[in-house]
Amino acid sequence: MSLNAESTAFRSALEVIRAVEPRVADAIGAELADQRESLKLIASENYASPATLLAMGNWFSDKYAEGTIGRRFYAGCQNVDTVEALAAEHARELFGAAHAYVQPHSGIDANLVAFWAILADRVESPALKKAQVRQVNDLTEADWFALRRELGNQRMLGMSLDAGGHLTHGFRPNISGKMFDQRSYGTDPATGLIDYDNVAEAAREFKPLILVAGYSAYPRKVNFRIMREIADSVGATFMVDMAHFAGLVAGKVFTGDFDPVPHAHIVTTTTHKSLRGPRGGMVLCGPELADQVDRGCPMVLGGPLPHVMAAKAVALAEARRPDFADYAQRIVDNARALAEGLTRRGAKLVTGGTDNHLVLIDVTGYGLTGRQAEQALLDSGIVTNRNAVPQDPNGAWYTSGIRIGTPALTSRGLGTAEMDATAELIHTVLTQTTSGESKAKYVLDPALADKVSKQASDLLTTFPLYPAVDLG
Ligand code: DSN
Repeated sequence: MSLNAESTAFRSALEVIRAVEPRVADAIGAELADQRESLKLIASENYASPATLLAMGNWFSDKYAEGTIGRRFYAGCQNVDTVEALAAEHARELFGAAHAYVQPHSGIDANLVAFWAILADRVESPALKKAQVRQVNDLTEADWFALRRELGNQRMLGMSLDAGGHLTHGFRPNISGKMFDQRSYGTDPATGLIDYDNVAEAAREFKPLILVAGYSAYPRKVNFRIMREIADSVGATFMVDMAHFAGLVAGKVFTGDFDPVPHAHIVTTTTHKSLRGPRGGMVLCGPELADQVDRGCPMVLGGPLPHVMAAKAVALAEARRPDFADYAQRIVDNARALAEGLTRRGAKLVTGGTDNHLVLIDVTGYGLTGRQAEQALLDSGIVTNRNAVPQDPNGAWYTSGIRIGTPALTSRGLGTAEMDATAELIHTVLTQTTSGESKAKYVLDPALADKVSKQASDLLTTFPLYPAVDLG
């Protein structure tokens, strides 16, 4: 029997790798087996297509291409130019953006490129004129000192971590927390929702240089039109980090006030979450910031990864197909079904539900910490991650929440009926787990964990992962 193209490609690749270091080939095979077996509910993970995966494994990895298309610091970049231009074109078309920069290696990198572009743009306009220099690169240390003072210590207003914001939005464990004087806006304690009046008040008081919207654990839509009005009212640059929900924007589930691209000055994203591309980042902006953004490498980033840009071009081309909109809608339908299934069984959800791809369970109602719940679910074949909830009594390490998301299971084809079955499995584990002698310890009958693992695995048998890939 002849093998299909995907099986042939992956088998051949593993054979070539095995000849050099068999343990790596084994680990790659084991990773596929593990992913096939587990009920993956990590809200930030997904499964890229075989075409996207294969686009990364080639000699583009061997090429240096610092600079941008047509303006490289190395010779011989014509083919890199081709894939970078294709990825950027697909990104512009998909999101309706004037400019796309597809080099960032990750979301953190994309955010750093954006921060730099915003700062440099501010510096180069009135302040640079004052310093009588042409370019930000020409500034002396003394100029920088003066400019930092002038910019009011580079203030950033972003969503607080426990309300679902991201580390790179000015928090201490990330360099953005050192670069910026940060203040946070939280959510309404009664509803768990963003209180736009409260954001506006914080902006008026703090006068940030950058107002950031975007989250990694907020289960609701954000009104970007209102956020832009707030930014404009205080002269701030409005930046949106859409890493988590880029697939919902691409699939036109988030439109109008909820599509960040027409409202933000600059938008950053990763490409591997709901967008279902390769692991990497991207920046979208208007013409005003385009030149500064394009200086990302070497100003902020190490050499671009042309093999990943090739994969971004493939994945973005896939996201432009009509069936991606259907996929994006199913992600949200599944999240809603999961939320409803959990609520019906008595779970307490942050904000009471979801209108995006993720659900945040407050596990204090089960007498557990997030850490205990995460591990008990993992023992039962359900992969999630612990996450802080607003005003979390257990802090950011142990937490009181479990974040679950539907992009990956939706890619496998699971639908709303399977989400209800998943809710039942999660509910069973959380009600049967008891707290142990520390915030990390818990008690769960191993027989029950095995039973749930088997049920989770049975749920997946009708929805094989990478069905066309047979490693033999
Ligand atoms: N690590 C990603 C997440 O899980 O949300 C964000 O950086």
